[in-house]
Amino acid sequence: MSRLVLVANRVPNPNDRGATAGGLAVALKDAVARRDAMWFGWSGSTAEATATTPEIETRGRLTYATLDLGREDYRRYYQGFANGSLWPTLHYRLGLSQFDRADYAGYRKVNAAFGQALAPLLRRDDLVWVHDFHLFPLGAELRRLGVGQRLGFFLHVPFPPAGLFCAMPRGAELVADLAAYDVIGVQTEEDAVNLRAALVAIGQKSAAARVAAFPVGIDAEGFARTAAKAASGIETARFRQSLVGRTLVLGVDRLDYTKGLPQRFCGFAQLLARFQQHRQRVTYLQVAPVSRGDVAQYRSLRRELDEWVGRINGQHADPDWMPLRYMTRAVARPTLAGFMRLARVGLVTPLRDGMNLVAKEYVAAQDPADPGVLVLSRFAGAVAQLPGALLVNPLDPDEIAEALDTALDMGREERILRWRSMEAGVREHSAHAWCQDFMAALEGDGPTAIAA
Ligand code: ADQ
Repeated sequence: MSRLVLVANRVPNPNDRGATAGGLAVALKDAVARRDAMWFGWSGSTAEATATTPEIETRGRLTYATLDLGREDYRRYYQGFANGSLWPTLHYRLGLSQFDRADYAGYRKVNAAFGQALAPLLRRDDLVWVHDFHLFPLGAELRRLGVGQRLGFFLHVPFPPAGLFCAMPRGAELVADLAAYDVIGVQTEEDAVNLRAALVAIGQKSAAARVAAFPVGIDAEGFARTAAKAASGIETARFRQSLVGRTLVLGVDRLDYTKGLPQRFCGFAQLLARFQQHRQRVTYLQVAPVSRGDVAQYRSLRRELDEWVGRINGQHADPDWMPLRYMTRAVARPTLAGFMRLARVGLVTPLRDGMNLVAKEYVAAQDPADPGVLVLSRFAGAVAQLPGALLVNPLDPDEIAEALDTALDMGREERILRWRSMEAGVREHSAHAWCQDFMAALEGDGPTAIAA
């Protein structure tokens, strides 16, 4: 069996075990357990200059090859272009995108450095699977160095309409780089349609044929077990006690402007103002650990949310009832799973999201005999696998309030019916299936890549 080489901006820490590891590492755990594999990418540390040879660490059949990034390269490539230009543009927020030629040069420089460091490590029959928007040009860099192995690319975030993406300076150049890959995976059919149109528009019709949707999933059975176990643990018990019989609405997101948090808070405020029967009866907990705190837009979002929390609680709280609880520190996954099982409503309203695994985790965490209701943004990729959710336009706080009201009043029979259809979707489109489908496409004998 050929070796699998996984490339991502951030390589998972070899010391992380299941419970603490993040989404990508968990999803790919299966794939790396069955064959020789190598992770390649940034070490997570910065140094004076970007390393030219990677640090290698081997654990059984799995090798970790990581590079430290130079401080200036990190600032230009990661904070500047990847997070400051690409992330907002890919989430349809061109107005938030800040372009700087020096950042773009840094992005290309780091991709070239990754290519230079990776190429000598590759074996003849390796399968190379590159992840996410930090590494659009890596395939083209590898081809330039004579790498002929099969190269796959998966984009975890959305791909917007071609006209929007190519309005970002150098957008068309990045689309052209994608033509170096043999398989170009995205989360949804809509992303696939958009990316194919972008490739066709720049004359890469044959590359457009190599674009396909592979919806990312979770290990539903594993998450359900974790949730059931955590629900009878001490932390969930303490939390339940503090609710004194009130119904729980739960939100879990990274603190990011794509997640629609101000609109969501506004929707909750509308619920309290318009549907007064829920006053005193509901508690909304939002867990939103700070991410990318060194980027200006994230700092101002944090201030805006602090204001919302003060305003909502100031206006609606009673001495014995605080309607909104808000925490910006991370919570361990098993604890979160227990909280998800306790919540009558999972509130997931991103303005745009590639997939959104929290929505799937919420479904997997439920008690089949008495499940909760998922209120979900129409603009999350996960919609396709979650037909039983109450869908909302996340930009419309009134619609969020109305969906919350419906969810809070929903009887058990309807909740069970809706949940069953969603659980089936989550189980069928598992992390395992995602990985297998992508690998099958990458191993397949589709058209070979166009050398750059
Ligand atoms: P993210 O934007 O990080 O991922 P998401 O898929 O919802 O979004 O979350 C990834 C993981 O982080 C989940 O397992 C979740 O439980 C965990 N997580 C989120 N908030 C947390 C919190 N407050 N505390 C602890 N853990 C938390 C990107 C894309 C998504 C896509 C994934 C995978 O933006 O659209 O679904 O990659 O492809």
